Amino acid sequence: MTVSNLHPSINSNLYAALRAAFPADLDGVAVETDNGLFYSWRDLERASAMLANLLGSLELPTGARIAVQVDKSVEAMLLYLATLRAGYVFLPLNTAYQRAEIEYFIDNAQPSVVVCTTRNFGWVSKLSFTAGTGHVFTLDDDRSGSLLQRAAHCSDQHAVVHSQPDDLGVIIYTSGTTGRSKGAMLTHGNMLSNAQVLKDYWGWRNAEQGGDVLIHALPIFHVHGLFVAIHGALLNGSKMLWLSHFDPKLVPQAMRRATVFMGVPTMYVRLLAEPSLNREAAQGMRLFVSGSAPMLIDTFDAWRARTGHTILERYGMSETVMLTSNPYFAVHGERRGGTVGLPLPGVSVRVCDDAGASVPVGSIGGIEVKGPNVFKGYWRMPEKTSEEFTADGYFRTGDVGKIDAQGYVTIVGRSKDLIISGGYNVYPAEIEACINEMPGVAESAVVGVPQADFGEVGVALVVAKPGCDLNPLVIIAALKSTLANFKIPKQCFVVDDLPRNAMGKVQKGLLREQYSQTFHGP
Ligand code: MLC
Ligand code: AMP
Repeated sequence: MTVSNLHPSINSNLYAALRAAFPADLDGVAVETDNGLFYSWRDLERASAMLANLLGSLELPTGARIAVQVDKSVEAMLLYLATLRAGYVFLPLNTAYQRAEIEYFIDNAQPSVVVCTTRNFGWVSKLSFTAGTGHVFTLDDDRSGSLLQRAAHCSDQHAVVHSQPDDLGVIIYTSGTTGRSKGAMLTHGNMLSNAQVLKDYWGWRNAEQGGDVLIHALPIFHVHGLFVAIHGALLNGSKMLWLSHFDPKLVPQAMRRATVFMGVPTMYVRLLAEPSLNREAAQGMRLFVSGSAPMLIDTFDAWRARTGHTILERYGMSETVMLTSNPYFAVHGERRGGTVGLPLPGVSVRVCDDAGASVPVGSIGGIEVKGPNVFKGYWRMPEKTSEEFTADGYFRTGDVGKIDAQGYVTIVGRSKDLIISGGYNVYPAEIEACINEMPGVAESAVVGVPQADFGEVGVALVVAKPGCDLNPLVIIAALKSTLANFKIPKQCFVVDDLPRNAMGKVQKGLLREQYSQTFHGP
């Protein structure tokens, strides 16, 4: 859980390591956006310094949380870098989260600073000040808002705060199978060690080796877009082609000037439906990475047939950053579709049975992980944290899988009741709790079923109280007013009852089977 093998006099602040990797020519382009803006490496250094000085001027307590719910922009990334270099804790929030969800995060994390969009300022500031937050700023995706106005008056010189590997850098909230979301606490050491391992394992090329250019098309409030993509590019001094949203038409155009792309399987599915994706567009590309959700072997094969490239699938979590990856270099092995590859160097992965004993090669069990990548624990939830760790320090991922004789890991399911939809996690328990509170509802079950675009989507089965009439459309509309849009079940059925086992537990496996053809009808 901790990393403390470095000498304390070495600055383990993640920003210091990223900054050290900037190219010598600070006037070169670091980020080019889809609306025609260019940011040099000097711009990144100076703007993050100004924002760090602004944060520093607020006299925040040690370990202060900076909660951020804003649209994707380079300035939002700069705020992240500023928070790291100032030694505070970044807390990114999905832009889809609605008022009730944000209220919970702010109450739970007690951030000293909240940054939101101008359109949400009214309600966000009200609930933040009520929760004791001292400062609420706005930041919009057109470089406007009070945050940048205030930072404009700050110096562009800033000495990066000295951090230890075990110092907290980011909190990422992940939902739970029961109860409310938990804040996964990630340290500078977690993030830096993982970024360094991936730099070597994926063969990032610095300028002398011809350079890499990353197409950044992911959201920046989760591990994939914020850590794997941004840390990867910055730690290698590589330029990013920055897309404000994933657009399957823009990506093949960007490929002509890029070498690396990272996406969730839904993005690959949508790209395959785009006629301009072809061998010629992908000719100069070096690496396609997929993760955050299972990739169907059909997608993996179709990608190879269409572009000539073999997707590299890797496996990660908010709590552990990246744990396993298919190899990039042939000397480490081949890239195998349907597997998530080998444990990353320095990361120990094992598969155990319910009693906690390692299972034989090829047998199925719970995936557990230990290493410098594994988080410090859940924010202010010591009991939850210790429940999720074994006595010998392994984190129980909640994923079910197997490891073959060559060490390749395959995920076959999950012990946690979780739907992964387009790379976002949706916890049925949260949706069911909302539905169960609606008038006329006796009970409900939400299950994940296959769907071509998002891989898996939720279907809600709802039982009415005696004498009550329920309308599925009204249920969906009511959910939309309280929950983030990606959590909304794509179908709702009113049913007479839910199948239960002898213990009285709803048989979700049976429901998944019954409704498996909902989006794949003949
Ligand atoms: C959008 N919708 C979704 C959805 N995304 N529904 C289910 N699952 C999703 N992922 C909703 C929209 O709100 C809309 O509803 C309808 O579906 C159609 O939306 P869209 O316009 O087609 O979606 P789009 O905005 O294009 O987004 C699709 C997407 C996005 C794939 C680009 O979901 C995305 O960026 N996913 C990446 C998630 C990610 O970064 N995950 C990493 C987690 S880190 P309506 O009702 O409004 O019409 C992690 C660790 C690791 O897991 O290993 O990396
Ligand atoms: P999150 O909590 O959003 O970080 O999601 C982490 C979960 O995403 C993991 O526990 C896995 O269930 C899933 N996941 C990540 N990468 C993959 C992958 N390549 N294949 C299958 N599932 C994945």
